[in-house]
This record gives sequence, structure tokens and C-alpha cells, in this order.
Amino acid sequence: MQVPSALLLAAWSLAATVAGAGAAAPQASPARAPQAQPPAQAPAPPPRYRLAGRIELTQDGRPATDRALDPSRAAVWFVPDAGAERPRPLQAAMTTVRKQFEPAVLVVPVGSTVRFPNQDPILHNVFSVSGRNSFDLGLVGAGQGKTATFREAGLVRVFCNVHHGMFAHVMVVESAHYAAPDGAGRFVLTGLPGGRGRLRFWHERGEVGETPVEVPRAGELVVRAEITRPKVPPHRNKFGKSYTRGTYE
Ligand SMILES: [Cu+2]
Repeated sequence: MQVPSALLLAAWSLAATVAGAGAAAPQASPARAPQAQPPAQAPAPPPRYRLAGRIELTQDGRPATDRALDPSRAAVWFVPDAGAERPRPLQAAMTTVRKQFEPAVLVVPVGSTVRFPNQDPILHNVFSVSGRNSFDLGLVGAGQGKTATFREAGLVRVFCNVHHGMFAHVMVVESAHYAAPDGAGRFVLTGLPGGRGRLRFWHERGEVGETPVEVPRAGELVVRAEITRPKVPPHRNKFGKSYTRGTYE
């Protein structure tokens, strides 16, 4: 019986079956997939990890029951003890619409620029008196948008000089690993280096907290943010005075 030569190159089990049928057993080893060889010179990049967690809001140390509280109006970021990698700045947007800032909370890496487009048919102002991140965009007309760049890490409290009830926050972080939680408070940070570090977390109604973390870490990390601040942050207008009727600038 004649065996097609192609079959002699088939996997060993098949070749053995053919040999049992009376053909000459192949002398050469059956063809195998070449072994993957690691590259000779390029060192493997250090492994990266993800960190999953949940921010839980508390009042007087107990889980918050106020349904108006929104866990997504928060920020979480990871700072490795070995030193943070320089984050890549980005361009973000915070819209004024229906006399509110949308989204009301942004988390951006240091050096980022935020545009404030106005989608309302009325004039708004956007300003902050938060240290080196202070800015004043003047009056912003319908359809217009001006920008502010945040060169220093920290919390930026954003207000409108026309409407006292308009407020927002930009959390500027010195970390490449940051996120805003979802409506259930859940977050996932990715690309983390292994080792010890601190997970920092903040909700608009509280202070910045932190907890030590060793990466990699299995399971969901639950952090608790205590509500300490009123719904509308107490603030004065951009001139440092109380809001009064007819303040339009
Ligand atoms: Cu306004």
C-alpha cells in the first residue's frame, strides 16, 4: 500500500495509525510547531494589574441612607509608594446646561485642560479661587466655550458668578491611574504597577481619604467616604462677596 508523502508529515498519532496499516514507519520525527523563543534582548515589561473596588458613602460612620447622594460624584486614584508615573494630560469638557455643570465632577491628571461650553440660552460665568488652579472665564455666552488648564494637583471648586446654586469640582490628580466610580460606587483602576501604594478617594460631600494597598490585590476593595459637607458648598462670589441680585459678571 502506497502512503502519500504528506501523511508522513502529519502528527505522530496519525502516522502511527498509518504504520499499523502496513506502511513503513516514518524515520524522521513528525513535524511539530516551532517552539516559541523569548526575544533575546528586550527585557519583559513589568507586569501591570487592575484594582477593583467600591466607594461606600457613610454618615456618622454608618452606610448613608440619603437617596439623593450620588456615589458617582467622586474620584479614586492610586499613588505608588515607589513614585507616580507622570500622567498624560488630557482634554476634557464640563458643560453648563439647565443652570448646572455637567458632569458635576471630573477627575483629570495634572496638566489637563477642561473646556466649559455653555449650552444654555443665558450667560454663565465659570470661576475658581482654588490656589494656583484659580481661573475666571468671564461671561460665557450661549454656544461659547472657554478653557482652563490645571497645572497643580488638588481639588478645584468651580462656581458661576451669576448663579449661586451652580457648582462643580475638578479633582486634579498626580497619577496615571484614576477613575470616577459608577452609580453604584464601583470603580476599576488599570495599568497599576506591582507593589505598595495608597488608594486615595474623595466624594464631593467629604474630604480626601486614603488607604494603603498592596498590588496585586484580589477581590473588591471597599473604601468608606464620610459625608461631612453640605449639598451646596458654601462660597462667596469671585469678588469675595455674598451673592446678591444683579451680580452679572
Ligand atoms: Cu450660571
